[in-house]
Amino acid sequence: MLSRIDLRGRTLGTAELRRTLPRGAADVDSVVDTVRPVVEAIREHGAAAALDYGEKFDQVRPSSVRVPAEVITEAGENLDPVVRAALVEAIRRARIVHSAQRRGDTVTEVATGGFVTEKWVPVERVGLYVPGGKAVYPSSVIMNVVPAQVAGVGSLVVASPPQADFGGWPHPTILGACALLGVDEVWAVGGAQAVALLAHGGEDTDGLELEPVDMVTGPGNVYVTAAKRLCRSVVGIDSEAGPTEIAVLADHTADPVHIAYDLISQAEHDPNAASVLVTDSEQLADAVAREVEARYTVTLNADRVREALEGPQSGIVLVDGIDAGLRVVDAYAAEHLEVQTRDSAADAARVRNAGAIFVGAYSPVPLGDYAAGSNHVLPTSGTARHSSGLSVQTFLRGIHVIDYDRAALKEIAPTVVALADAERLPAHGEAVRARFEDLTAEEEEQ
Ligand code: HSO
Ligand code: ZN
Repeated sequence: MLSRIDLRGRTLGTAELRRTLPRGAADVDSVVDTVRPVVEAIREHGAAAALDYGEKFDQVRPSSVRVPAEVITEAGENLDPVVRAALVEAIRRARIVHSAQRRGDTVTEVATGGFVTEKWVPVERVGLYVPGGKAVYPSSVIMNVVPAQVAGVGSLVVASPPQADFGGWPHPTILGACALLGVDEVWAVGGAQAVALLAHGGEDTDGLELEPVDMVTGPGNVYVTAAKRLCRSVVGIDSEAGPTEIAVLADHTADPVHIAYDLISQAEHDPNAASVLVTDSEQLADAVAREVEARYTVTLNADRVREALEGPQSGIVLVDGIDAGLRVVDAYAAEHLEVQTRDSAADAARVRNAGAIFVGAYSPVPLGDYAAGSNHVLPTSGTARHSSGLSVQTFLRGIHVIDYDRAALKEIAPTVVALADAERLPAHGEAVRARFEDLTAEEEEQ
């Protein structure tokens, strides 16, 4: 079922390599026009329009957009004890890793009396979108909320689709995770409507003010992604997340059963998910293909897995050696890259482009999905070439504070004036000169 691309004996340039490697097409462009009127309606009519769209698309209408505090508390209390313990441990580990990411301000004295400080200020209010439907991921609540909290975001709102099965509120495990994390503002709204409402705000049916946010993060389907794209003039967004991807770089020392399970694991997210094996061992390629075939049928989401693995976005790439394999995985820039080679740590250290790198036989992607402490919101569709996963940094703004005294400005004034004149913007230079007008010509020459 996994197609094969044989690159052995071929040296391809980056552009050709990218064209040759398996990759799905992102479909956001094709739904932007469908989503635009939804965003417009919510900008004009707020929550009322969001509820109407929710009813039309999902046949659910919650009694209010804002989920009552007692519903959230109750969901926290009613969590299955095993799930609760797992969430608590996942939160604990995520907090350890993300707390280590916090940056301090830097104060630089560029010249005597001339200071530039970079201070890191959290975004004030953030909206986290959490999908519902077939993808109920309390783990994604953790991955979004923890870095935002560690960054010091003062106000956090989670938006998640209302579910007919749960009294019109979001899924109870999502609410339970919010309770554990101390998030008390949750809106029962999903899809493109949710993003638009987070961006523009509005009034709940009870006349309660829904304050707009400054930034929207969190995964979602193409409609959610299209709404993020359309709202990015009014709010910050994290990234345009595409279907999930796993690439595995492996040699003959790797265990084909482990690799088969890892490829299947991410394929179960979505029929458009991508699972790619890059190897220099034909024997391993054959064994992995065999193990995948033998094992995927008994998994709960076998249909989704089959579609994902048979799709053009998945496959096995044969290369001449690990050096060639590294060139391939760098060109592919996977969201998740596993390295399972004779010297996994050394080979992993040479990787330039990946959202996250999983080293050796005992660091499978599902560990990172849930409980490694790392973040699972990662750049997809090759964007790992220029972007990072979600982190504390996502929720901070670096503000330069410029503080020069008189002598320091005087010293650099000729430089400013020269550049202002070169750009034919003399008023810029005059703004500096004006501060020294009282100087005698002699003083000015110094
Ligand atoms: N692999 C997904 C995250 C996830 N996995 C959530 C399980 N639940 C994207 O990194
Ligand atoms: Zn996953």
